[in-house]
This record gives sequence, structure tokens and C-alpha cells, in this order.
Amino acid sequence: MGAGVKRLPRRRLTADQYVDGILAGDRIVLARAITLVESDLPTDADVASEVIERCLPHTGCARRVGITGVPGAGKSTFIEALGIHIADERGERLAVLTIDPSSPVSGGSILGDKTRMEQLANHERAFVRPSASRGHLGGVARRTREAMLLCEAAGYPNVFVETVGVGQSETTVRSMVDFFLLLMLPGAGDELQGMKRGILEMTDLIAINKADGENRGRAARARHEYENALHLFPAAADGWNPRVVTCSALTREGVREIWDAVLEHRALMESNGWFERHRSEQALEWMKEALLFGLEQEIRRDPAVRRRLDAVQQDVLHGRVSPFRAARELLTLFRPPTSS
Ligand SMILES: Nc1nc2c(ncn2[C@@H]2O[C@H](COP(=O)(O)OP(=O)(O)OP(=O)(O)O)[C@@H](O)[C@H]2O)c(=O)[nH]1
Ligand SMILES: [Mg+2]
Repeated sequence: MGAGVKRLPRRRLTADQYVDGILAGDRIVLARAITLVESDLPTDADVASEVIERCLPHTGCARRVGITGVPGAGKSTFIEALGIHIADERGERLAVLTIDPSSPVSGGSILGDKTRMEQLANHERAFVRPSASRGHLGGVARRTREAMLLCEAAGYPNVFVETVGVGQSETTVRSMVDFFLLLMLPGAGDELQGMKRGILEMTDLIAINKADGENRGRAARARHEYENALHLFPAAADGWNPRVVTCSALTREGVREIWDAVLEHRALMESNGWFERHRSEQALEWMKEALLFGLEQEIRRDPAVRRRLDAVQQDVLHGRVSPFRAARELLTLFRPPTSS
């Protein structure tokens, strides 16, 4: 259970002020609203859910794109290149949310992301928001999903989520985006890149990045290998055949084609009815997460559980009781609040 990083209390706005600001596309209010939904303070929870609830009718049309890949694959550089293409050549606004599960340890990655996406972060059509997971992946998912919706309501028709592909974060992110893009490095097998086979299966497009200079040949070979690997998977029910391409986030070669593929995918999903189905599935996932989160909150707040929690945790730590029995005991103590 993640002990959140202590933050200084900040001045909060009223729900009306958040909603009005977001719907007017005010980036400062948007950023503050995301801080609100990321907050661990129980006093923020009610305002946060009201703001989300009222923003929801203004969401649903954006392209939600998840981008994953091992550390150093070039995700941030790629998003910047793609973002500049979207903002400058297509004249569209975009929001970028980055999840960084490693940040509690490395500390510096978040700042790193900000500098790597400097051009985009300073672009008038872009909104870049890094957030730390604080080692609590479920929490990240909930917050990222809600942050995504706030961005949509603020008038961003393209929303990107960058996640480091080393843990479970990609499964979670997969459940909240329409298109899932995997960035790979040339010349390294997927075992080497720490990628589980399962990730390939949920990918809509694999881009072998850094296909520049001496890497070109290796990137082309990697592309063939992944194409062959994808052929082994059964065809997806929604009719989209995952693609493998090469690109260079540095020279920006191939980046435009990747965005074209995202648009093509959206058009196909809209024409064959799968867009709605995917979105319904996303809504269901969201509900399940919200349910589990709510339950966890209730359990943490339960007076009887709170009284025993420390002692039970110590018992588990010292091997005096099995984790399973400990959890059972706490659940037995838990009394759900009676509904009013
Ligand atoms: N040659 C070359 N280098 C690249 C390319 N894309 C990114 N890089 C370099 O690779 C390094 C890592 O790039 P990032 O964009 O920070 O990678 P990332 O995947 O976001 O990394 P994390 O956020 O730490 O997981 C940087 O030094 C980039 O300049 C590319 O297409 N070609
Ligand atoms: Mg990055």
C-alpha cells in the first residue's frame, strides 16, 4: 500500500472554478485539476469526483494513444516528434501524460522527461504533464484515466500516455487507450528488451525506433523478425492487423506514417463498430478500478482494521502469520459502512 509522498497543501478551487476553467481550455486550471484528482487527501475526493462527473459529457471523441517501450527506447523523443507533427502540420492540440514507475527510485526521470520534451512542453498547442506513480500502479491507472478525461474536456483531441514498458503498467494503460504503440530498439531480441510476449499481443503497432545511421540495417532486420512473430498470433476480432514499421524519433523519419496508421485505425474502428465496443470495454474497466479503489479506501478507513493493521503487518514481516491469513483476518474485521 503506497505511502504517498507528502506534498504541501495547495490552495484549491471550487468545483465550478475547475469545471469552467477546464471547459474554457485554461491550462493552468487543467494542471491544477489534475493535481486534485491525483491527490491522496480524502478532503479532495468529493470535489475531484464532481469535477470528473461534470467533465465527462465533454469527452469521448479524442484519440487515446498509449506509447510504451523499455527505458531509453526513445518514447519521449518520439512523442515530441509526433507531437510537433500534429501541432504544426495538422494544427491540432495534444496532451501528453507520462507515467514513470521508476521515479521514486531514480528521482530524476521526471525532470528528464520535461527537458526531453522541451519543444513540445513549450508549444502553445501542447500540454505535457509528467506524473510519478509513487509505486502504486493501481493509483496511477485511476489517476491517468481521469487526467486523460480532463484533458479531453479541455479540448485536446489527441491524448498520449507514455509508460515505461517494464512492469504491469502496459496492461493497465492498454485498457484505457484506443491505440497501443510499442517502441523497440533495433538489434535486440524481445527477451533482451525485457518485453513479455503478452505485450506484443496487445500492440497495434510496433515501431523499431532509432532506425538511423548505422542502425538502419539492423532496424530493417528487426522489423522482419517482428513481422514474422506477429504472423503467429491469431487475427484480432476487430479487424486490425498490427503493423511493424521503422522510424527515427531523432530525424523524425517515419513518424508521420505512424500517425497516419493511428488515423487509419480509428477510421476502421469507427466504420466497423469496434470503436464503440472498445470504448464500452474501457468504461467497464474504469468502473472495476473505481470499485476496487473505493473498496480499498473503505478498508483503510475502517476503525477495526486500522487498529490491527500495524500489528498484522509486523506479523507478516516476521513470518509469524501467512500473508493470506493476515489478509483474511483484516477482512473479517472490516465492516462496510451502512448505506444511507
Ligand atoms: N539515434 C537515435 N537516438 C534516439 C532516437 N530517439 C531517441 N534517441 C536517444 O535515446 C535516448 C533516450 O531517449 P528518450 O526519448 O529519453 O527515451 P525514453 O524511452 O523516453 O526513456 P525513459 O523515459 O527514460 O524510459 C536519448 O539520448 C535520445 O536522444 C532515435 O530515433 N535515434
Ligand atoms: Mg521518457
